Amino acid sequence: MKALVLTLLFLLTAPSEAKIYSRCELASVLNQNWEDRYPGDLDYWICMAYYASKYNTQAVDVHRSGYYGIFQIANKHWCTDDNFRPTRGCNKPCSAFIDDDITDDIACAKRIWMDHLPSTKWWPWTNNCIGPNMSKWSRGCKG
Ligand SMILES: [Ca+2]
Repeated sequence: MKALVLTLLFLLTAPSEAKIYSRCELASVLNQNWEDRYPGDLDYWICMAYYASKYNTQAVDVHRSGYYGIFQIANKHWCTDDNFRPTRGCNKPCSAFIDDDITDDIACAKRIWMDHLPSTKWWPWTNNCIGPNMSKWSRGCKG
């Protein structure tokens, strides 16, 4: 119920329509903003964003209460909202992760990723993004 209320509140106060990235559009933005990634990371993040939000920059609470944006960044540890004010994390309001500029989302995702290596279990949907066929996520995309 809480998640529903939050979602409805968000929908009523949303300043603009959600931007839904295409797979290759996201690949391009990730490519430009994640220069120090490892080979294969691009596929991983395209996959993660798909399962997190279906590439919707304004997705809120797709999985459970307190997840924001294209990567579904969690309020509990990483951003500030009415429920959480983490002392560490990405030093951003969670609202920063539901706008159409995903460069700060990518920066925060990098931070989360580095903090949680070598654990790949941090995002609940991570298990969808492992295995031998990951290269399909960036297949056909330029750059
Ligand atoms: Ca953002």
